[in-house]
Amino acid sequence: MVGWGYAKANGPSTWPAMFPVAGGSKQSPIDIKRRGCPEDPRLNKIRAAYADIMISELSNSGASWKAQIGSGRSSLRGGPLGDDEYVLEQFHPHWGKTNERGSEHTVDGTCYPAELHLVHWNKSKFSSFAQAAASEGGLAVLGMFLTIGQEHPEMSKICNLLPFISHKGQAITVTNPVRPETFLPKNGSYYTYSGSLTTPPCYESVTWIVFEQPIQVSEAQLDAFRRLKSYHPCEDCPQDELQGALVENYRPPCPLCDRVVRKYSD
Ligand code: GRE
Ligand code: ZN
Repeated sequence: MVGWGYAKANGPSTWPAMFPVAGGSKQSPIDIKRRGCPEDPRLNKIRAAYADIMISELSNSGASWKAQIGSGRSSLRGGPLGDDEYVLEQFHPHWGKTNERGSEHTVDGTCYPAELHLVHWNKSKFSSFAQAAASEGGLAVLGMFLTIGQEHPEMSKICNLLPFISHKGQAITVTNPVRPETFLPKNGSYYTYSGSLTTPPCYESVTWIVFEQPIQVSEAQLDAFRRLKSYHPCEDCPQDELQGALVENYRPPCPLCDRVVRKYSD
């Protein structure tokens, strides 16, 4: 077997064999059960500030597209993050083949067509993203559900570049301004819990902040995601059920175990 992925042969149920922590008790995503989320009066609004953010590279990992942040200033504070400051490292989405599914987190069993992850690391406690990603309290990820509706102008800037990274391993160096704040929903209500990266190595280092209100993208924008390929340009198209399409790149919900999901209402 070549590596992890989302097909039957190398999908999420096979990950723990290669990455034991993927079978652990603080894994992500989860199904958020609204009835089981106490409002915590100690939680407050998430404060995200981004200025002059430039994407340095847009790449196709075979498992998603990823926008790597190259320059600018970012600060994520507040909410469940205590006194620490986190900075934006990269953002990427997960999506389905059709609109019936695609998000990683679900709410009372309901899936959204896609989910966007803004990945931040704890600059107060760590000196690099790699170090933070492998450490408890190292990462904070803002998760946004995507629904089909209005075209998202900021997302269009990304979608227009995806044809240049159609296949796994392809990357373009860009100096593209991006305004990550445009990906945050107007309403600041969120769910928060301690979890993990949703892809191998599945480190249990993530404070998840999943917004309740979805943001809109157009069907054409999601279709641009769905045209990406999960295999290298020189490889033959895989003959599995996904046929080389980079779709269904979401991990199904993991057991909550003894964790509590807290809610902040804006
Ligand atoms: C992912 O690969 O999907 C991922 C990261 C980092 C944090 C969260 C996450 O790479 O889902
Ligand atoms: Zn992700």
